[in-house]
Amino acid sequence: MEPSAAPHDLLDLDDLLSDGERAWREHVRRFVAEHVTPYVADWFERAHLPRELIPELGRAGLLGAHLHGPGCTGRSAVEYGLAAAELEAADSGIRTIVSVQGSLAMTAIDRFGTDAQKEAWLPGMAAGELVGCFALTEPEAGSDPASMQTRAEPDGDGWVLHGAKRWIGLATVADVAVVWARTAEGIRGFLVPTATPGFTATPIEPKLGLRTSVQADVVLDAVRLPGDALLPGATGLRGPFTCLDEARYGIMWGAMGAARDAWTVARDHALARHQFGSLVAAFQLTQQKLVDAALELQKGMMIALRTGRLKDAGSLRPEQISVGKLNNVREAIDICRAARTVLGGNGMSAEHSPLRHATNLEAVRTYEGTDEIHTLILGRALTGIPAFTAGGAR
Ligand code: TGC
Ligand code: FAD
Repeated sequence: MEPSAAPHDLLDLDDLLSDGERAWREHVRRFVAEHVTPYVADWFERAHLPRELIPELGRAGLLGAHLHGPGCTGRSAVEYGLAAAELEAADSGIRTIVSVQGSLAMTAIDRFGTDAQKEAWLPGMAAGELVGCFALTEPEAGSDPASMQTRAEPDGDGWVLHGAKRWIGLATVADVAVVWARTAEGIRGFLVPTATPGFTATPIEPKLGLRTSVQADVVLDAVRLPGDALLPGATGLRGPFTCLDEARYGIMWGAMGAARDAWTVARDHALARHQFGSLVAAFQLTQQKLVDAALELQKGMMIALRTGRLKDAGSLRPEQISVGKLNNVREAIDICRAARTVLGGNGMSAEHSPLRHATNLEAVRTYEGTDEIHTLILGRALTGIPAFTAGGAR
């Protein structure tokens, strides 16, 4: 058998993909090469969210690609993962746009909404004509969303929301916010059109990473909603956590995309640059970096693919997602930093991607559950003992 065309693919992992999966990956790769890669360094430098890219992502079938609701294309989990890797090979901020829209906001509507809510929002969101955001985190409730303070109170036939959310991706450009709030029956989800009086979103800036996406502080000041704003299918934290599972799954692939790009840039540079009369790639210390990184890339892709196959088979458990989210983001950061060193001084120029990827990935390691939180989820799975509080009560 011919070796895989990708130099890092030592184990020919590409052979584990079907022809259809490889064709889909090519489609996404071409989309990224045409619509993202040429512009992304400039967007990052200017901290510019390319709003105009969102309908293009929709036309390419990349928004809510793995959902089956109205307007969605029902792609497999593996296809969704392959797309996340290609997008994040360009920039984590672009993959984040797709995650927030598709895996978080659209998943909440698809899983927990009424038919009328799905018809109202999903086709426009899949097309990128409407934008959604997902508001779970609060200023005082990050890793521990169970401590959220935002509340929804019955108000005649409807509801009134009070509270504040923080770090909400796309909130400044969104048409609808999926807001999680405390009610008498527990935590519930609400569809809040962002034009509703009392809803405000203020960008958090300047940011040191993820500069091609936007996050905001959101205030909900007596936001009045009709009764049909409630997502009826979710009560309790299981609702938002089910959406997080989707985004975390995409992240384990995406991080490997960023790492693959950084590795490729480093290898290409090492094979072109001479010092002390030799190619940089000829130094044993450089080869050590390239080999160590390639091994982790291969392991990370195997984790992502195995997880994707389990997800497509319908047997994936939440803690299995933590394996990939924790491992792949952590290793991707190390790979990107090592790649940066191979570039020497050039690695500090915005012209080259490895350090941009590394700073982006610092945000990625923090959102969707920090390294510490995923370690504790896995610790609980391995021992049966929750260790989320200092006293060990939960
Ligand atoms: P716990 O008692 O463990 O569970 C409460 C209920 O939820 C269920 N559950 C899950 N369901 C589905 N998927 C999961 N992963 C689930 N984890 C838990 C659980 O079965 C239970 O259900 P029920 O029916 O019995 O009530 O809840 P806890 O409060 O003790 O949770 C602990 C912990 C630390 C695991 C959880 O709080 C956690 O994951 N914290 C991290 C918060 C986080 O990840 N926030 C992300 C915000 S969104 C974001 O960052 C977007 S970034 C943009 C992008 O994605 O690109
Ligand atoms: P904290 O929870 O205050 O954590 C601080 C430190 O304490 C961390 O190191 C953490 O691991 C550690 N820690 C916390 N609890 C424990 C524990 N039990 N044991 C050991 N260590 C612990 N949220 C949304 O709802 N929607 C979004 O779209 C969104 N997008 C985001 C985009 C970006 C760029 C960022 C940075 C964040 C985003 N978030 C979003 C919020 C994100 O999910 C939170 O930042 C994250 O969950 C961590 O919460 P925190 O920042 O409050 O940190």
